[in-house]
Amino acid sequence: MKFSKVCTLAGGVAIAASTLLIVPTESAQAATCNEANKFCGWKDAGYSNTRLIFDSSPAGSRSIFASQQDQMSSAKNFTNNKWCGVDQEAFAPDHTVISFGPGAQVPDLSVYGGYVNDNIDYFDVVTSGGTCPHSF
Ligand SMILES: [Ca+2]
Repeated sequence: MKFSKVCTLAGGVAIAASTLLIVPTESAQAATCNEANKFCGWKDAGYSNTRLIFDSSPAGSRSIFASQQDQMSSAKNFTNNKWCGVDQEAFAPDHTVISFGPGAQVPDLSVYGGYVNDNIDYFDVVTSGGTCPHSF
C-alpha cells in the first residue's frame, strides 16, 4: 500500500512525496519440528522462541548444543531413540536429569523443576530400550 502526500513549498511549487507503508517483516516464529527422525528443543516453553537443537544423531552418540547449554525449556522427540538430557557440572559427575523416549513431546520442562528446565547441557542418544549412560 502506498500513501501520497502533497507538500506545498514556499513559492507555490507543489511536489508529491510518497511514502511506502512499511509492513513489518514476518515475525520471528519458532521453527517447527515435524520431521521424522529429528529431536528438537526450544528455548522457551510451548515449543517457542529459538529452536536450540534439531538433530538426528544415532544411538550411541552424544548430541551437544552449539554454545546454548542451560537454555532448553521444551522438546519433541520424533526419532526412534531415547534422548537422555544430561547436566554437566564443574565439581560433580555429569548426570541425566530427564530422558525423552520415542514420540515424547514435553511442552514445559519447568514442571519437572529447575534442575531440568534451562539446565541440560547435552544429550546421550541411546536405543529406545537402552539405559542412559549417566545416572539420574
Ligand atoms: Ca547444566
